[in-house]
Amino acid sequence: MPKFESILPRVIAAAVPALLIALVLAPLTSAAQVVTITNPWVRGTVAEQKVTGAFMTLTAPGESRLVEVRSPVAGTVEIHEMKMDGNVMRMRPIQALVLPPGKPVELRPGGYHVMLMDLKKPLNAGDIVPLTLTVEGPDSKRHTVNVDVPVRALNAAAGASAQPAKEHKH
Ligand SMILES: [Cu+2]
Repeated sequence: MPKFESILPRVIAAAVPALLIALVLAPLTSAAQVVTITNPWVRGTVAEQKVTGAFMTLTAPGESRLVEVRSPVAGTVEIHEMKMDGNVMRMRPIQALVLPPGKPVELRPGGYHVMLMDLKKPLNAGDIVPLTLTVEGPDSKRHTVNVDVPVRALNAAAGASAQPAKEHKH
């Protein structure tokens, strides 16, 4: 059955992303369509390090804004952008991150990111960091989405493979 064998890997390759999306969306109620979070991760820290970044891709079906992020592991959480200041690239906090309808917005090292500050303990690879995202939807209502984010090693590559997110809504 050479025909069957040749098509099977492609069927699996097509099914796996769909399965991951299903895992992300499964626990959500209908109101949770406000944002989809894919490939979330937090960069691990060393002892005494008080600051790190959280990264993910956010996709909102309707024009939305990420307005707040909170986490029990950090005293302060900010949404940061990278901006050129003369010849130097610097990060600075922004009030809100605009999520254009249907367009994935990538939070990544060197770009937009969630800054976890005043960390209460070191974050090691394999730890789970709960984040609560507040997103203002097209209806201007605020929705919170909780996501459990895995910690990757301090030297983890920015483009490491996707992991399913565990989300639930309040
Ligand atoms: Cu930052």
